Amino acid sequence: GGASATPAIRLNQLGFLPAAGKLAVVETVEARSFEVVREGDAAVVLRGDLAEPADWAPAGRRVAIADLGGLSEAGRYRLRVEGLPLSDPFAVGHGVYSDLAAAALKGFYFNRAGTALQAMHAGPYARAAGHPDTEVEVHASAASTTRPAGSVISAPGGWYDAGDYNKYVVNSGITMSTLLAAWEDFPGFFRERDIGIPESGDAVPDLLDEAWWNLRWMLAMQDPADGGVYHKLTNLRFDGAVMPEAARERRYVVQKGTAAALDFAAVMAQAARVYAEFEPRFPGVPARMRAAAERAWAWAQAHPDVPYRQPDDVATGAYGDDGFDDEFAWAAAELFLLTGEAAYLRAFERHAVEPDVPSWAQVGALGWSSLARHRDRLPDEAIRGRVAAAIDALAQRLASRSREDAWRIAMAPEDFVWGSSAQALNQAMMLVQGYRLNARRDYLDAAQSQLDYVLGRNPLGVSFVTGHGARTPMRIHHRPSQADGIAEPVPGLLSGGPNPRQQDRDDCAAAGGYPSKLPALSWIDHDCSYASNEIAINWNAPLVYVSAAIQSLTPA
Ligand code: 9MR
Repeated sequence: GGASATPAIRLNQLGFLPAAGKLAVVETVEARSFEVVREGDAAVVLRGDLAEPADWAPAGRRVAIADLGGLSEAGRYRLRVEGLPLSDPFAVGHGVYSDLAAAALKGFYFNRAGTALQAMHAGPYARAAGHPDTEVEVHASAASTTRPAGSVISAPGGWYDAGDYNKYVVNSGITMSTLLAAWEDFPGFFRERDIGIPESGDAVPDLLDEAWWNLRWMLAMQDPADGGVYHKLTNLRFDGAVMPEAARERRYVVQKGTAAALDFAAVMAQAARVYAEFEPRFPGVPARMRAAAERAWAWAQAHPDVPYRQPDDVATGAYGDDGFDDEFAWAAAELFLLTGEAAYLRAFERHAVEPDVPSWAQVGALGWSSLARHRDRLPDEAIRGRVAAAIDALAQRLASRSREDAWRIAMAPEDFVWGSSAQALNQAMMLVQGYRLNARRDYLDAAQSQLDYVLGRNPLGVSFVTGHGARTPMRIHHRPSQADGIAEPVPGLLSGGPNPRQQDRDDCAAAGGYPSKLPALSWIDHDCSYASNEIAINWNAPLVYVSAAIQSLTPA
């Protein structure tokens, strides 16, 4: 680990599966060709021409692509280009992303709230419990007749959202959907995988045990009196950079809202389906989830336009969103798949617009993807065709953008948002959805290329996953990593990545500020940088999905 001088040859630092597409990016204007040399005996095993150098707006530099696709024998190699230092070594092998997918899932365990992490699971990152959340105050914004302001509820467990210690329903929405989709799409990958959590070895896959940790918390965020769902469970202001047990501020549930209710309804409907297979270990839980989903949906029907408005005395993450058609469409799709009731499919058709790359605020694609996954449950060929065509149109758009891009990725300058690493992975996830429908190899290759970007084939030369790669983030904005006295950050966590809006620039002035304003270079490996170097559950989830997808789908 550790980010040192940026190499001139950029590669996926975890390497490649033998039959995968394999690209490297070379910062050069003179060289025309490349060689791949084997570690050990230094034999040249592949020669090729570099592609014509091209400009790339997000980083303002010319680069050339080296296509190493012909390299399919397992081994360790380096890339040689005249006039440049040899590349870092890279691997070609079976299973190169298995540990990554497991570690990305384990990242959720490391962010569990309200429990101690034991050394047998957490190793050096063992820590005491914090934030029990068994006595949480109802904030004035959430007051009701049965739960007036100042009354106390219990909503323990769940995951800390990110580098901060608060718990947000809306952001749990896309996160749970993505993790449960990883289970639904790649059960073979996750069924026997032991990631070393307290529940490992029981009759349930670790992915679903870990997901239940947050689902159980989410269930407690629903008001039993009316089915409405609180937007978040939070301090009034962010905790300092201390370990969880040292953060003792009062906790509140804050304002019910339409987005929280619908995200909750969608997640519980999907979870009710998924956990039905494991009913013996979760007695009564699927039925409880279904009832919770239906009540939240009913609440949203009665309150179709309640955006979250941050109260004056609350300063933590807002996750505010004013448009709810995508949330309605997503929840309707999941409720249709759970219940088979035609009214939900009509609601989907009323609210849905063509899918786009999902984010916490734009969740429409999650509903489209679920319908595509279970299209056998759709009533006729017309709607089956429409769902498949909508997903394919998005995958096609992303694949063609990637094909024409100097770095062979689908990231346009405007994709370098807060959490750009996850934007890249969510693009990959939609390419995978397309690939699952029609097995177009260019979709899989484009998804691989997105993963390559995240794992080091980028202008910063950094693998954005802590502990996974030769050059990785060391100073993520993550309170436990900052406060635990261990130099290496908690492993398996995805840094948000370059974000040219630099909303934290004042907080990072003392650390020397950002090195560049260019979209793909606007990143600092410093814990001052919550806008470029934080971690978050909704970012780690597509890392789980995409690493498991590439590992599972690439032909052997
Ligand atoms: O990921 C969120 C990003 O889209 C928003 O622009 C940003 C500012 O509102 O907030 C991000 O989410 C943060 C949340 O508000 C609080 N916990 C940490 C999240 C990741 O930085």
